[in-house]
Amino acid sequence: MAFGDYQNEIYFNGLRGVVPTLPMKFEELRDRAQAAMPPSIWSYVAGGAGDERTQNANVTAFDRWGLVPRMFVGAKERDLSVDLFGMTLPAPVFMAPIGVIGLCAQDGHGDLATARAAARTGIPMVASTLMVDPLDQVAAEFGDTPGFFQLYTPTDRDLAASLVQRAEAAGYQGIVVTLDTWVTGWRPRDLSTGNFPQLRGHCLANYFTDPVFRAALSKTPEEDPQSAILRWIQVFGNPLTWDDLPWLRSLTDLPLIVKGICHPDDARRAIDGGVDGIYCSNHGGRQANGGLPAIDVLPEVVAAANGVPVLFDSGVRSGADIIKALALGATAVGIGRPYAYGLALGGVDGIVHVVRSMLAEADLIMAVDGYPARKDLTPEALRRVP
Ligand code: FMN
Repeated sequence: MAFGDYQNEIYFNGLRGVVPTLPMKFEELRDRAQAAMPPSIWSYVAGGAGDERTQNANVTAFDRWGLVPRMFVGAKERDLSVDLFGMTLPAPVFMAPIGVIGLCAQDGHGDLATARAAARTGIPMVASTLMVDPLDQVAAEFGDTPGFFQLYTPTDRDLAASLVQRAEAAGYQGIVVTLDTWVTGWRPRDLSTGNFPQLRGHCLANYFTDPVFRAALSKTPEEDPQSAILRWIQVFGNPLTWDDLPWLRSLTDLPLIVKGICHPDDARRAIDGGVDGIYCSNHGGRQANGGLPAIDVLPEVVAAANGVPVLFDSGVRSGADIIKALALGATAVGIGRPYAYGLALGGVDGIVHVVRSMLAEADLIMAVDGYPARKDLTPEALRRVP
């Protein structure tokens, strides 16, 4: 697939006097999304932990790497495709799980919109446990694109098993278990408005439709939403330890990927415990401030993973960032906040535009700089910027 062709489409439209209505620059995307979103949702999505230094460092850390151009390569055709867990994806890119993505859409159904964007682009969605619409309805919109289900492991093991079984039945192709969010990080922006969407009953559809969750309630969530929310608070966060890994592994035969891994020892131990993929991420700096930029820990995690696929996110804002993460060893790179902003601005079209723009830039960098395939993107292709 020639992702760079998106620019021809745009320039040819320009010849007819048609210019893009959606932003071409990240800053404009962010600012227009802010204007399009209710302030409470905007702070929840754009904000992070503490004074947001880690969140910002995730982004600026990419500036410290530069790709070295190579000439006489004739990189006329580029191959970004990747084999991941037995699937072939058109590009090593996916949409990272965003609970409340549902609320980012103007119609309040952003999970469905993201799934539709996945169908249109071939770029998989990792769907959060925290959805506005139930996971099976979301999966029904994936088309031919595989999807992944991200599990926030509840304290009730039967509920965890039920969520995973429902994801399997709905056709998800892998389970991503997020490890860094059994408790919410200190987020001053949300604290200053006293706003935490789930406590208001938002994005809990997967719980409220779950037979195990419902069986523990004396009244249904429809009859008594407040009690259902209280039950959710009780079961949401499970501070997992290594002792829980065999049980997690036993939940599914699907590929199991653990998200939030930033230390090589954790990567090694998770792989020894039978996981199929490591997901290196610091949750976009939303969970703990005072940390390292995620891209800085990626090379060590990749080395420890020793050939096991490493997914990566946190701070990716452009096609250039995707290329750098791939060169530092990521098997696939997650887009986070940018697609939420695209959704807020332009619905499914907005997400498709953001994803296509980032892929086009990545593809054109590979063309210009003479790195025609993913295998050409190695750490040797990069230099540290002094
Ligand atoms: N990660 C999860 O594993 N599950 C979630 O439900 C989830 N919700 C998120 C909600 C918001 C508003 C944002 C911005 C991120 C969320 N994340 C969640 C983290 C993302 O998957 C990803 O790690 C992060 O967005 C990457 O940082 P970036 O967006 O700054 O690039």
